[in-house]
Amino acid sequence: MSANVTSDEVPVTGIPDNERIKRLKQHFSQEFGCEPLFFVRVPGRVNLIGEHIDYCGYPVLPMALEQDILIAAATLNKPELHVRNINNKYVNYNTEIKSCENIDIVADPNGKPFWYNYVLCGVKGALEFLGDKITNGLQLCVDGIVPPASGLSSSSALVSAACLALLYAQNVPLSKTEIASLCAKCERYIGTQGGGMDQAIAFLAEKNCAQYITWQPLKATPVALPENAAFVVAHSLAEANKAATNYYNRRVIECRLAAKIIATCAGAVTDKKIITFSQVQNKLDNTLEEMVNLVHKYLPKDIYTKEEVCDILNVNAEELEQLFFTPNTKHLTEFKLKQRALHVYEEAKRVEDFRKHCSLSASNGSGLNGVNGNGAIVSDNGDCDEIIRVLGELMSSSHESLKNLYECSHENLDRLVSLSKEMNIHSRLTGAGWGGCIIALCPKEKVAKYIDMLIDKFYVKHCNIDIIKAASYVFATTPNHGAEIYVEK
Ligand code: ADP
Ligand code: NG1
Ligand code: MG
Repeated sequence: MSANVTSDEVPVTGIPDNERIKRLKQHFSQEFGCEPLFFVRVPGRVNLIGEHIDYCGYPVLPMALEQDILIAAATLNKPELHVRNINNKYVNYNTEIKSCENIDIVADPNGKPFWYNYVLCGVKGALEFLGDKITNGLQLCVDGIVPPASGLSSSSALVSAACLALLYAQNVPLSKTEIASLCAKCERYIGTQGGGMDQAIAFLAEKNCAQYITWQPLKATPVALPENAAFVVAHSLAEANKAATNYYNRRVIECRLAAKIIATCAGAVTDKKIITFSQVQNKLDNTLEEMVNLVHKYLPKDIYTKEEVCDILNVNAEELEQLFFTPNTKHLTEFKLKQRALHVYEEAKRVEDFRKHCSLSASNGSGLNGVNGNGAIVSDNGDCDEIIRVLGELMSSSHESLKNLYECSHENLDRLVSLSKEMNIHSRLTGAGWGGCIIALCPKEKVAKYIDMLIDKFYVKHCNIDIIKAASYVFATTPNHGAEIYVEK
Protein backbone atom coordinates (compact mmCIF):
# COMPACT_ATOMS: atom_id res chain seq x y z
CA MET A 1 0.00 0.00 0.00
CA SER A 2 1.31 3.46 -0.91
CA ALA A 3 3.82 4.65 1.65
CA ASN A 4 5.06 7.86 0.05
CA VAL A 5 2.15 10.24 0.24
CA THR A 6 2.57 13.86 -0.85
CA SER A 7 0.64 16.72 0.76
CA ASP A 8 -1.45 16.82 -2.38
CA GLU A 9 -2.69 13.29 -1.75
CA VAL A 10 -5.28 12.03 0.70
CA PRO A 11 -3.43 11.81 4.06
CA VAL A 12 -2.62 8.37 5.45
CA THR A 13 -2.29 8.22 9.23
CA GLY A 14 -2.36 5.66 12.04
CA ILE A 15 -5.65 4.10 13.12
CA PRO A 16 -7.25 6.21 15.86
CA ASP A 17 -7.87 4.42 19.11
CA ASN A 18 -11.54 5.17 19.79
CA GLU A 19 -14.81 3.39 20.51
CA ARG A 20 -16.22 3.88 17.04
CA ILE A 21 -13.21 2.25 15.36
CA LYS A 22 -13.31 -0.61 17.89
CA ARG A 23 -17.00 -1.22 17.21
CA LEU A 24 -16.51 -1.15 13.46
CA LYS A 25 -13.49 -3.48 13.69
CA GLN A 26 -15.54 -5.90 15.74
CA HIS A 27 -18.44 -5.80 13.30
CA PHE A 28 -16.05 -6.31 10.40
CA SER A 29 -14.50 -9.38 12.08
CA GLN A 30 -17.93 -10.83 12.84
CA GLU A 31 -18.99 -10.43 9.23
CA PHE A 32 -15.83 -11.47 7.43
CA GLY A 33 -13.86 -13.54 9.96
CA CYS A 34 -10.76 -11.37 9.57
CA GLU A 35 -9.40 -7.98 10.65
CA PRO A 36 -9.72 -4.86 8.47
CA LEU A 37 -6.50 -3.85 6.73
CA PHE A 38 -7.27 -0.13 6.54
CA PHE A 39 -10.05 2.44 7.05
CA VAL A 40 -11.20 5.37 4.93
CA ARG A 41 -13.10 8.33 6.34
CA VAL A 42 -14.94 10.87 4.18
CA PRO A 43 -16.88 13.78 5.74
CA GLY A 44 -20.33 15.11 4.88
CA ARG A 45 -20.58 18.80 4.13
CA VAL A 46 -22.73 21.83 4.65
CA ASN A 47 -22.88 24.45 1.93
CA LEU A 48 -22.83 28.00 3.31
CA ILE A 49 -23.97 29.62 0.08
CA GLY A 50 -24.08 28.87 -3.67
CA GLU A 51 -26.88 26.37 -4.13
CA HIS A 52 -27.65 24.66 -7.42
CA ILE A 53 -24.96 26.58 -9.22
CA ASP A 54 -22.04 24.11 -9.23
CA TYR A 55 -23.46 22.32 -12.27
CA CYS A 56 -23.75 25.71 -13.98
CA GLY A 57 -20.00 26.28 -13.58
CA TYR A 58 -20.15 28.78 -10.69
CA PRO A 59 -18.12 28.78 -7.47
CA VAL A 60 -19.67 27.51 -4.24
CA LEU A 61 -18.74 27.92 -0.58
CA PRO A 62 -19.09 24.74 1.49
CA MET A 63 -17.30 23.37 4.55
CA ALA A 64 -16.83 19.79 5.75
CA LEU A 65 -18.76 18.46 8.75
CA GLU A 66 -17.57 16.31 11.61
CA GLN A 67 -20.17 13.72 10.63
CA ASP A 68 -18.70 11.26 8.16
CA ILE A 69 -18.77 7.89 6.45
CA LEU A 70 -16.17 5.53 7.89
CA ILE A 71 -15.39 2.31 6.02
CA ALA A 72 -13.30 -0.59 7.28
CA ALA A 73 -11.70 -2.49 4.41
CA ALA A 74 -9.68 -5.59 3.59
CA THR A 75 -8.56 -6.97 0.24
CA LEU A 76 -9.73 -10.26 -1.28
CA ASN A 77 -7.63 -12.37 -3.62
CA LYS A 78 -10.48 -12.59 -6.15
CA PRO A 79 -12.30 -9.80 -8.03
CA GLU A 80 -15.31 -9.64 -5.72
CA LEU A 81 -16.92 -6.95 -3.61
CA HIS A 82 -18.54 -7.84 -0.28
CA VAL A 83 -20.39 -4.97 1.39
CA ARG A 84 -21.77 -4.79 4.92
CA ASN A 85 -23.20 -1.98 7.06
CA ILE A 86 -23.00 -1.60 10.80
CA ASN A 87 -26.63 -0.49 10.74
CA ASN A 88 -28.72 -3.59 10.09
CA LYS A 89 -31.42 -1.68 8.23
CA TYR A 90 -28.96 -1.72 5.31
CA VAL A 91 -28.80 -5.19 3.68
CA ASN A 92 -25.62 -7.13 2.82
CA TYR A 93 -24.46 -7.21 -0.78
CA ASN A 94 -21.92 -9.26 -2.72
CA THR A 95 -20.98 -9.04 -6.38
CA GLU A 96 -18.20 -9.67 -8.89
CA ILE A 97 -16.11 -6.65 -9.86
CA LYS A 98 -14.31 -7.97 -12.91
CA SER A 99 -15.10 -5.01 -15.13
CA CYS A 100 -16.70 -1.60 -15.00
CA GLU A 101 -19.16 -2.58 -17.74
CA ASN A 102 -20.52 -5.49 -15.76
CA ILE A 103 -21.47 -3.39 -12.74
CA ASP A 104 -25.14 -2.59 -13.17
CA ILE A 105 -26.54 0.08 -10.92
CA VAL A 106 -30.25 -0.58 -10.80
CA ALA A 107 -32.75 1.06 -8.44
CA ASP A 108 -35.59 -0.76 -6.64
CA PRO A 109 -38.96 -1.14 -8.43
CA ASN A 110 -40.05 2.30 -7.09
CA GLY A 111 -37.00 3.97 -8.58
CA LYS A 112 -35.22 4.45 -5.23
CA PRO A 113 -31.57 3.41 -5.26
CA PHE A 114 -30.51 0.59 -2.92
CA TRP A 115 -28.00 1.88 -0.37
CA TYR A 116 -25.21 -0.26 -1.82
CA ASN A 117 -25.73 1.35 -5.24
CA TYR A 118 -23.76 4.33 -3.89
CA VAL A 119 -20.88 1.96 -3.04
CA LEU A 120 -21.17 0.48 -6.53
CA CYS A 121 -20.93 3.98 -8.06
CA GLY A 122 -17.57 4.51 -6.36
CA VAL A 123 -16.31 1.08 -7.36
CA LYS A 124 -17.56 1.32 -10.95
CA GLY A 125 -15.94 4.73 -11.45
CA ALA A 126 -12.66 3.51 -9.96
CA LEU A 127 -12.68 0.44 -12.24
CA GLU A 128 -13.33 2.64 -15.26
CA PHE A 129 -10.44 4.88 -14.23
CA LEU A 130 -8.16 1.83 -13.80
CA GLY A 131 -9.20 0.35 -17.14
CA ASP A 132 -10.49 -2.68 -15.15
CA LYS A 133 -6.93 -3.52 -14.13
CA ILE A 134 -7.32 -4.60 -10.51
CA THR A 135 -5.23 -7.06 -8.60
CA ASN A 136 -7.68 -7.85 -5.81
CA GLY A 137 -11.25 -7.54 -4.58
CA LEU A 138 -12.61 -5.82 -1.46
CA GLN A 139 -14.49 -6.49 1.75
CA LEU A 140 -16.09 -3.33 3.10
CA CYS A 141 -17.99 -2.54 6.25
CA VAL A 142 -19.67 0.90 6.40
CA ASP A 143 -20.41 3.04 9.47
CA GLY A 144 -22.10 6.29 8.44
CA ILE A 145 -23.16 9.11 10.76
CA VAL A 146 -24.04 11.79 8.18
CA PRO A 147 -27.84 12.13 8.41
CA PRO A 148 -28.96 10.49 5.15
CA ALA A 149 -31.06 12.24 2.48
CA SER A 150 -30.72 15.52 4.39
CA GLY A 151 -28.70 17.81 2.12
CA LEU A 152 -25.51 17.11 4.09
CA SER A 153 -24.09 14.91 1.36
CA SER A 154 -24.17 11.47 2.88
CA SER A 155 -24.38 10.09 -0.66
CA SER A 156 -21.14 11.66 -1.86
CA ALA A 157 -19.32 10.70 1.34
CA LEU A 158 -20.37 7.08 0.71
CA VAL A 159 -19.53 7.09 -3.02
CA SER A 160 -16.20 8.81 -2.40
CA ALA A 161 -15.25 6.49 0.48
CA ALA A 162 -15.92 3.41 -1.68
CA CYS A 163 -13.91 4.83 -4.59
CA LEU A 164 -11.05 5.84 -2.29
CA ALA A 165 -11.00 2.37 -0.68
CA LEU A 166 -10.69 0.63 -4.03
CA LEU A 167 -7.97 2.97 -5.30
CA TYR A 168 -5.99 2.63 -2.06
CA ALA A 169 -6.30 -1.16 -2.16
CA GLN A 170 -4.87 -1.06 -5.70
CA ASN A 171 -2.04 1.17 -4.55
CA VAL A 172 -3.00 3.98 -6.93
CA PRO A 173 -1.80 7.40 -5.81
CA LEU A 174 -4.05 10.26 -6.88
CA SER A 175 -4.05 13.91 -5.92
CA LYS A 176 -7.01 15.18 -3.90
CA THR A 177 -8.28 17.15 -6.90
CA GLU A 178 -7.99 14.14 -9.22
CA ILE A 179 -9.89 11.89 -6.88
CA ALA A 180 -12.53 14.56 -6.16
CA SER A 181 -13.18 14.96 -9.90
CA LEU A 182 -13.26 11.20 -10.36
CA CYS A 183 -15.77 10.80 -7.51
CA ALA A 184 -18.04 13.50 -8.98
CA LYS A 185 -18.10 11.44 -12.17
CA CYS A 186 -18.68 8.22 -10.18
CA GLU A 187 -21.77 9.57 -8.45
CA ARG A 188 -23.47 10.38 -11.75
CA TYR A 189 -23.89 6.59 -12.14
CA ILE A 190 -26.67 6.92 -9.56
CA GLY A 191 -28.61 8.94 -12.14
CA THR A 192 -28.26 12.54 -10.95
CA GLN A 193 -26.19 15.03 -12.93
CA GLY A 194 -24.43 16.61 -9.92
CA GLY A 195 -21.96 19.43 -10.26
CA GLY A 196 -19.09 18.18 -8.07
CA MET A 197 -19.34 20.42 -5.00
CA ASP A 198 -19.83 17.56 -2.53
CA GLN A 199 -16.90 15.46 -3.71
CA ALA A 200 -14.68 18.56 -3.99
CA ILE A 201 -15.18 19.60 -0.38
CA ALA A 202 -15.00 15.97 0.80
CA PHE A 203 -11.36 15.84 -0.33
CA LEU A 204 -10.21 19.47 -0.26
CA ALA A 205 -11.68 20.61 3.06
CA GLU A 206 -9.44 22.08 5.73
CA LYS A 207 -10.06 22.53 9.42
CA ASN A 208 -11.44 25.89 10.59
CA CYS A 209 -12.19 27.39 7.18
CA ALA A 210 -14.79 27.08 4.50
CA GLN A 211 -13.61 26.65 0.91
CA TYR A 212 -14.35 28.72 -2.14
CA ILE A 213 -14.53 26.03 -4.83
CA THR A 214 -13.91 26.95 -8.45
CA TRP A 215 -14.07 24.71 -11.51
CA GLN A 216 -12.01 23.88 -14.54
CA PRO A 217 -9.53 23.40 -13.12
CA LEU A 218 -10.95 22.33 -9.79
CA LYS A 219 -9.49 24.48 -7.03
CA ALA A 220 -10.31 25.18 -3.39
CA THR A 221 -9.32 28.48 -1.78
CA PRO A 222 -9.69 28.69 2.00
CA VAL A 223 -12.16 31.29 3.30
CA ALA A 224 -11.79 32.42 6.91
CA LEU A 225 -15.11 32.93 8.60
CA PRO A 226 -15.80 35.87 10.92
CA GLU A 227 -14.42 35.33 14.39
CA ASN A 228 -17.77 35.58 16.12
CA ALA A 229 -19.80 33.58 13.60
CA ALA A 230 -21.23 30.18 14.45
CA PHE A 231 -23.05 27.92 12.03
CA VAL A 232 -26.03 25.90 13.18
CA VAL A 233 -27.56 23.05 11.18
CA ALA A 234 -31.19 22.13 11.82
CA HIS A 235 -33.02 19.21 10.22
CA SER A 236 -36.47 19.82 8.74
CA LEU A 237 -37.49 16.20 9.51
CA ALA A 238 -38.28 15.78 5.81
CA GLU A 239 -35.92 13.47 3.94
CA ALA A 240 -35.33 13.81 0.22
CA ASN A 241 -33.53 11.10 -1.73
CA LYS A 242 -32.31 12.98 -4.77
CA ALA A 243 -31.87 9.99 -7.06
CA ALA A 244 -35.37 8.67 -6.35
CA THR A 245 -37.13 11.53 -8.19
CA ASN A 246 -36.37 13.65 -11.24
CA TYR A 247 -36.58 16.97 -9.35
CA TYR A 248 -32.82 17.46 -9.38
CA ASN A 249 -32.21 16.49 -12.99
CA ARG A 250 -35.17 18.59 -14.07
CA ARG A 251 -33.40 21.68 -12.69
CA VAL A 252 -30.15 20.64 -14.39
CA ILE A 253 -31.78 20.37 -17.80
CA GLU A 254 -33.79 23.57 -17.34
CA CYS A 255 -30.44 25.31 -16.75
CA ARG A 256 -28.94 23.68 -19.85
CA LEU A 257 -31.87 24.79 -22.00
CA ALA A 258 -31.92 28.33 -20.60
CA ALA A 259 -28.16 28.72 -21.08
CA LYS A 260 -28.41 27.47 -24.67
CA ILE A 261 -31.26 29.86 -25.45
CA ILE A 262 -29.47 32.90 -24.02
CA ALA A 263 -26.30 31.93 -25.89
CA THR A 264 -28.20 31.42 -29.13
CA CYS A 265 -30.20 34.66 -28.88
CA ALA A 266 -27.09 36.64 -27.93
CA GLY A 267 -25.16 35.12 -30.85
CA ALA A 268 -22.67 33.35 -28.57
CA VAL A 269 -22.78 29.74 -29.85
CA THR A 270 -22.72 28.03 -33.16
CA ASP A 271 -22.01 24.38 -32.32
CA LYS A 272 -24.32 21.80 -30.77
CA LYS A 273 -22.53 21.34 -27.46
CA ILE A 274 -24.18 21.83 -24.05
CA ILE A 275 -23.20 25.19 -22.65
CA THR A 276 -23.42 26.27 -19.01
CA PHE A 277 -24.56 29.63 -17.65
CA SER A 278 -20.99 30.48 -16.71
CA GLN A 279 -19.70 29.60 -20.19
CA VAL A 280 -22.33 31.90 -21.71
CA GLN A 281 -21.24 34.68 -19.37
CA ASN A 282 -17.57 34.15 -20.28
CA LYS A 283 -18.28 34.06 -24.00
CA LEU A 284 -20.23 37.31 -23.80
CA ASP A 285 -17.71 38.83 -21.39
CA ASN A 286 -20.58 40.16 -19.29
CA THR A 287 -20.98 40.84 -15.58
CA LEU A 288 -23.47 38.78 -13.59
CA GLU A 289 -25.79 41.80 -13.46
CA GLU A 290 -25.66 42.05 -17.26
CA MET A 291 -26.54 38.35 -17.47
CA VAL A 292 -29.61 39.00 -15.29
CA ASN A 293 -30.70 41.64 -17.81
CA LEU A 294 -30.20 39.17 -20.67
CA VAL A 295 -32.41 36.64 -18.87
CA HIS A 296 -35.26 39.16 -18.81
CA LYS A 297 -34.60 40.04 -22.45
CA TYR A 298 -34.34 36.55 -23.93
CA LEU A 299 -36.44 34.47 -21.52
CA PRO A 300 -39.46 36.70 -20.79
CA LYS A 301 -42.06 33.94 -20.42
CA ASP A 302 -42.95 32.11 -17.19
CA ILE A 303 -43.27 28.74 -18.94
CA TYR A 304 -41.69 27.38 -22.11
CA THR A 305 -43.04 24.32 -23.90
CA LYS A 306 -40.76 21.78 -25.51
CA GLU A 307 -41.99 22.94 -28.94
CA GLU A 308 -41.10 26.56 -28.15
CA VAL A 309 -37.62 25.54 -27.04
CA CYS A 310 -37.15 23.53 -30.26
CA ASP A 311 -38.25 26.53 -32.32
CA ILE A 312 -35.85 28.93 -30.60
CA LEU A 313 -32.92 26.52 -30.86
CA ASN A 314 -33.87 25.38 -34.34
CA VAL A 315 -33.71 21.65 -33.55
CA ASN A 316 -36.30 18.88 -33.61
CA ALA A 317 -37.61 17.19 -30.44
CA GLU A 318 -35.41 14.14 -30.91
CA GLU A 319 -32.23 16.21 -31.24
CA LEU A 320 -33.23 18.26 -28.21
CA GLU A 321 -33.75 15.17 -26.06
CA GLN A 322 -30.56 13.55 -27.21
CA LEU A 323 -28.47 16.62 -26.52
CA PHE A 324 -29.88 17.94 -23.28
CA PHE A 325 -32.07 15.42 -21.46
CA THR A 326 -31.47 12.57 -19.02
CA PRO A 327 -33.48 9.33 -19.14
CA ASN A 328 -35.70 10.55 -16.27
CA THR A 329 -36.45 13.95 -17.83
CA LYS A 330 -37.14 12.98 -21.46
CA HIS A 331 -40.92 13.00 -20.96
CA LEU A 332 -41.05 16.57 -19.59
CA THR A 333 -42.92 19.06 -21.76
CA GLU A 334 -42.80 22.39 -19.88
CA PHE A 335 -39.87 24.31 -18.40
CA LYS A 336 -39.37 27.30 -16.10
CA LEU A 337 -36.31 28.78 -17.73
CA LYS A 338 -36.45 32.43 -16.63
CA GLN A 339 -36.86 31.53 -12.96
CA ARG A 340 -34.00 29.01 -12.91
CA ALA A 341 -31.65 31.32 -14.82
CA LEU A 342 -32.38 34.27 -12.52
CA HIS A 343 -31.68 32.13 -9.47
CA VAL A 344 -28.34 30.92 -10.83
CA TYR A 345 -26.96 34.30 -11.89
CA GLU A 346 -28.14 36.03 -8.71
CA GLU A 347 -26.91 33.22 -6.46
CA ALA A 348 -23.51 33.33 -8.17
CA LYS A 349 -23.38 37.04 -7.31
CA ARG A 350 -24.31 36.31 -3.69
CA VAL A 351 -21.40 33.86 -3.44
CA GLU A 352 -18.99 36.57 -4.61
CA ASP A 353 -20.44 39.06 -2.11
CA PHE A 354 -20.31 36.52 0.70
CA ARG A 355 -16.68 35.72 0.01
CA LYS A 356 -15.78 39.40 -0.23
CA HIS A 357 -17.30 40.10 3.16
CA CYS A 358 -15.59 37.11 4.75
CA SER A 359 -12.25 38.40 3.50
CA LEU A 360 -13.05 41.84 4.89
CA SER A 361 -13.54 40.35 8.32
CA ALA A 362 -10.38 38.24 7.95
CA SER A 363 -8.17 41.13 6.91
CA ASN A 364 -9.41 43.30 9.74
CA GLY A 365 -9.75 40.82 12.57
CA SER A 366 -12.88 41.41 14.59
CA GLY A 367 -12.42 45.18 14.40
CA LEU A 368 -13.65 45.70 10.85
CA ASN A 369 -12.88 48.40 8.41
CA GLY A 370 -14.39 48.03 5.00
CA VAL A 371 -17.53 48.26 2.94
CA ASN A 372 -20.78 46.63 3.94
CA GLY A 373 -23.46 45.16 1.65
CA ASN A 374 -25.05 48.58 1.15
CA GLY A 375 -21.76 50.22 0.28
CA ALA A 376 -21.48 51.86 3.71
CA ILE A 377 -18.17 52.11 5.52
CA VAL A 378 -17.83 49.87 8.55
CA SER A 379 -15.71 51.63 11.12
CA ASP A 380 -12.66 50.21 12.85
CA ASN A 381 -14.53 49.30 15.96
CA GLY A 382 -17.63 48.44 13.95
CA ASP A 383 -17.96 44.92 15.19
CA CYS A 384 -18.25 41.52 13.67
CA ASP A 385 -22.02 41.81 14.07
CA GLU A 386 -22.19 44.05 11.02
CA ILE A 387 -20.39 41.52 8.81
CA ILE A 388 -22.52 38.74 10.24
CA ARG A 389 -25.61 40.77 9.41
CA VAL A 390 -24.50 41.29 5.79
CA LEU A 391 -23.57 37.61 5.36
CA GLY A 392 -26.86 36.63 6.97
CA GLU A 393 -28.88 38.78 4.60
CA LEU A 394 -27.17 37.11 1.65
CA MET A 395 -28.17 33.74 3.12
CA SER A 396 -31.78 34.89 3.56
CA SER A 397 -31.93 36.09 -0.05
CA SER A 398 -30.50 32.77 -1.15
CA HIS A 399 -33.29 30.94 0.65
CA GLU A 400 -35.99 33.18 -0.84
CA SER A 401 -34.60 32.54 -4.29
CA LEU A 402 -34.41 28.76 -3.76
CA LYS A 403 -37.98 28.82 -2.51
CA ASN A 404 -39.56 31.07 -5.11
CA LEU A 405 -37.42 30.83 -8.24
CA TYR A 406 -35.85 27.39 -7.92
CA GLU A 407 -38.83 25.82 -6.11
CA CYS A 408 -36.72 23.36 -4.15
CA SER A 409 -37.74 24.23 -0.60
CA HIS A 410 -40.14 22.42 1.73
CA GLU A 411 -42.71 23.85 4.14
CA ASN A 412 -40.67 22.64 7.15
CA LEU A 413 -37.53 24.33 5.80
CA ASP A 414 -39.50 27.55 5.32
CA ARG A 415 -40.86 27.30 8.84
CA LEU A 416 -37.37 26.84 10.30
CA VAL A 417 -36.14 29.85 8.30
CA SER A 418 -38.98 32.08 9.47
CA LEU A 419 -38.70 30.98 13.12
CA SER A 420 -35.00 31.87 12.90
CA LYS A 421 -35.83 35.28 11.49
CA GLU A 422 -38.07 35.98 14.49
CA MET A 423 -34.86 35.77 16.55
CA ASN A 424 -33.08 37.96 13.99
CA ILE A 425 -31.04 35.01 12.74
CA HIS A 426 -30.60 34.48 9.02
CA SER A 427 -30.66 31.02 7.50
CA ARG A 428 -31.23 29.09 4.30
CA LEU A 429 -31.83 25.61 3.06
CA THR A 430 -28.58 23.83 2.34
CA GLY A 431 -27.85 21.12 -0.24
CA ALA A 432 -30.29 20.20 -2.96
CA GLY A 433 -33.42 20.86 -0.87
CA TRP A 434 -36.97 19.44 -1.10
CA GLY A 435 -36.32 18.53 2.54
CA GLY A 436 -33.10 18.15 4.50
CA CYS A 437 -31.53 20.89 6.59
CA ILE A 438 -31.16 24.61 7.05
CA ILE A 439 -27.85 26.30 7.84
CA ALA A 440 -28.11 29.35 10.10
CA LEU A 441 -25.50 32.01 10.73
CA CYS A 442 -25.60 32.91 14.37
CA PRO A 443 -23.43 35.13 16.58
CA LYS A 444 -21.62 32.74 18.95
CA GLU A 445 -23.21 34.16 22.08
CA LYS A 446 -26.71 33.46 20.72
CA VAL A 447 -26.17 29.80 19.77
CA ALA A 448 -27.52 28.14 22.92
CA LYS A 449 -30.61 30.35 23.01
CA TYR A 450 -31.22 29.83 19.29
CA ILE A 451 -31.00 26.04 19.52
CA ASP A 452 -33.33 26.04 22.53
CA MET A 453 -35.82 28.16 20.60
CA LEU A 454 -35.81 25.75 17.60
CA ILE A 455 -36.17 22.74 19.89
CA ASP A 456 -39.14 24.29 21.63
CA LYS A 457 -40.97 25.99 18.77
CA PHE A 458 -40.23 23.65 15.86
CA TYR A 459 -39.40 20.15 17.10
CA VAL A 460 -41.48 19.97 20.29
CA LYS A 461 -44.44 22.30 19.61
CA HIS A 462 -44.79 21.98 15.84
CA CYS A 463 -43.59 18.41 15.20
CA ASN A 464 -44.50 16.82 18.57
CA ILE A 465 -41.02 15.42 19.03
CA ASP A 466 -39.73 14.43 22.43
CA ILE A 467 -37.34 17.11 23.76
CA ILE A 468 -34.40 14.67 24.12
CA LYS A 469 -34.79 13.36 20.57
CA ALA A 470 -35.29 16.92 19.29
CA ALA A 471 -31.80 17.89 20.45
CA SER A 472 -30.29 15.36 18.03
CA TYR A 473 -31.72 17.19 15.02
CA VAL A 474 -29.98 20.52 15.59
CA PHE A 475 -26.28 21.16 16.12
CA ALA A 476 -23.63 23.87 15.89
CA THR A 477 -20.75 22.98 13.61
CA THR A 478 -17.25 24.17 12.74
CA PRO A 479 -15.34 23.40 9.51
CA ASN A 480 -13.64 20.02 9.58
CA HIS A 481 -10.83 18.60 7.45
CA GLY A 482 -11.28 16.35 4.44
CA ALA A 483 -10.99 12.64 3.66
CA GLU A 484 -8.27 10.47 5.18
CA ILE A 485 -7.02 6.90 5.26
CA TYR A 486 -6.05 5.03 8.44
CA VAL A 487 -3.60 2.14 8.45
CA GLU A 488 -1.67 0.29 11.13
CA LYS A 489 1.63 2.18 11.48
P1 ADP B 1 -27.78 13.39 0.80
O1 ADP B 1 -28.35 14.76 0.82
O2 ADP B 1 -27.59 12.85 2.18
O3 ADP B 1 -26.56 13.26 -0.05
P2 ADP B 1 -28.98 11.62 -1.17
O4 ADP B 1 -30.40 11.47 -1.54
O5 ADP B 1 -28.07 12.14 -2.20
O6 ADP B 1 -28.93 12.52 0.15
O7 ADP B 1 -28.41 10.21 -0.68
C1 ADP B 1 -28.95 9.54 0.43
C2 ADP B 1 -28.78 8.04 0.28
O8 ADP B 1 -27.41 7.64 0.52
C3 ADP B 1 -29.57 7.25 1.31
O9 ADP B 1 -30.92 7.10 0.93
C4 ADP B 1 -28.81 5.93 1.33
O10 ADP B 1 -29.19 5.10 0.25
C5 ADP B 1 -27.37 6.37 1.12
N1 ADP B 1 -26.69 6.46 2.43
C6 ADP B 1 -26.35 7.58 3.09
N2 ADP B 1 -25.75 7.30 4.29
C7 ADP B 1 -25.71 5.96 4.38
C8 ADP B 1 -25.24 5.02 5.36
N3 ADP B 1 -24.68 5.42 6.50
N4 ADP B 1 -25.37 3.71 5.10
C9 ADP B 1 -25.94 3.29 3.97
N5 ADP B 1 -26.40 4.10 3.00
C10 ADP B 1 -26.31 5.41 3.19
P1 NG1 C 1 -27.05 16.91 -2.09
O1 NG1 C 1 -27.94 17.77 -1.33
O2 NG1 C 1 -25.93 16.37 -1.30
O3 NG1 C 1 -27.72 15.80 -2.82
C1 NG1 C 1 -26.74 18.14 -4.52
C2 NG1 C 1 -25.58 17.92 -5.50
C3 NG1 C 1 -24.55 19.06 -5.50
C4 NG1 C 1 -25.23 20.42 -5.62
C5 NG1 C 1 -26.35 20.53 -4.57
C6 NG1 C 1 -27.14 21.80 -4.71
C7 NG1 C 1 -24.86 15.65 -5.99
C8 NG1 C 1 -24.03 14.51 -5.57
N1 NG1 C 1 -24.88 16.71 -5.19
O4 NG1 C 1 -26.32 17.91 -3.20
O5 NG1 C 1 -23.63 18.89 -6.58
O6 NG1 C 1 -25.73 20.65 -6.92
O7 NG1 C 1 -27.27 19.44 -4.67
O8 NG1 C 1 -26.32 22.92 -4.57
O9 NG1 C 1 -25.50 15.59 -7.03
MG1 MG D 1 -26.43 13.52 -2.15
